[in-house]
Amino acid sequence: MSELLSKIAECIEFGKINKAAPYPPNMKGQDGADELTRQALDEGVSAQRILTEGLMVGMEKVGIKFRENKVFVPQVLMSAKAMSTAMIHLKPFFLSGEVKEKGTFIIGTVEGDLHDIGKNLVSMMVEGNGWKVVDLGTDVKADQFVAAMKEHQNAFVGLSALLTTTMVNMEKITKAIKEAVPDAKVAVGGAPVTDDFRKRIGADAYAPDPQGLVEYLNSQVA
Ligand code: B1M
Repeated sequence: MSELLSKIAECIEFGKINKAAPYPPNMKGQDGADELTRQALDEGVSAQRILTEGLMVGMEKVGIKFRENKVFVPQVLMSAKAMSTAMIHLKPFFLSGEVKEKGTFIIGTVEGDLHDIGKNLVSMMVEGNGWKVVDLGTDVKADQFVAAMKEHQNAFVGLSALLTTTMVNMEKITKAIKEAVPDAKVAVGGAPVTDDFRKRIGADAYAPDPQGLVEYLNSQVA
C-alpha cells in the first residue's frame, strides 16, 4: 500500500495530473494523481492517509526544491494542479469531518497592491499541506482582514506585498488585526519584506518563501 502512496507523492512532486496529461514527458501514459487517488480510496486507504502520506509528502518535496531553486514557478503550478485534482476525490471526506484540517489560514495581498502570483503560490502550498485557506485576494484593506479573522476564529493570517510602497500598509493592517483580535498571529512575506521589517511592524513571523510559511504554521499546531 505504501507503494501506491509513494506513487501519489511522486505525481504531486512532478506535477503528473492524470493519465492523459503529457507533462512530465517521462511519465507520459502513466496514471496520475487523479487515477491513483481514486484507486487508493477504492482499495480502502483512508482519505487522511492519502493526504498525509501521499499528497503532502509530494507537496513538501516541491516546496523544498522550489526554495533551493531546483524547480521554478511553472513546475510548482503543475504540482498544485495535480494536488487540486486529487483533492476533488478527498473533498467529501473533508466535508464529513473524517479528515482533519490543521487549521485555517487567511491570506491576502495588502491594500494598494495587485500582485498575486506569489500569494497564490503560498496559498496553494499551505492548502497542499493540510490547511484550509481563505484567500481574500489582492488590494485587501485592514477592515477586510479583521472581518475575516472574526469570521474564522483562531485562524492564522498572512499578508503579502510586492511593492516598497505597499509593504508599509502591513503595519497598519497588523495593528488593526491585533487590536481587534489580540491573540492573532500575523505572518508577512513578499519580495521586499525582511525579518527586520517584520520586527519593526510587530508581526509575528516572516517567511521568505511558501515552504518557510508552511513550516512556521505547522510549528504552531505541532
Ligand atoms: Co510589478 N513590480 N508592478 N507587476 N512586478 C515588481 C514587483 C517590481 C520589482 C518590478 C521592477 O521594477 N523591477 C516593481 C516593484 C518595485 C518596488 O517597489 N521595489 C513593480 C512595480 C513598480 C509595479 C507597478 C507599480 C508598475 C507600474 O504600474 N508602474 C505596478 C503596481 C500595480 C499594483 O500592484 N498596484 C505593477 C504591476 C504589475 C503587473 C500587474 C503587470 C504584474 C502583476 C501580475 C499579477 O501578480 N497578477 C507585475 C509583475 C508580474 C511583476 C514582477 C515582474 C513579478 C512578480 C512576481 O509575480 N514574481 C516583479 C519583478 C520581479 O519580481 N522580477 C514586479 C513571482 C512570484 C512567485 O514571486 O511574488 O516575490 P513573489 O512571491 C514569492 C515570495 O516573495 C514569497 O513566496 C513567493 C514564492 O516564492 N511570498 C511570500 C510572497 N508573498 C508571501 C507571503 C508570505 C510568505 C512568502 O507569508 C504571508
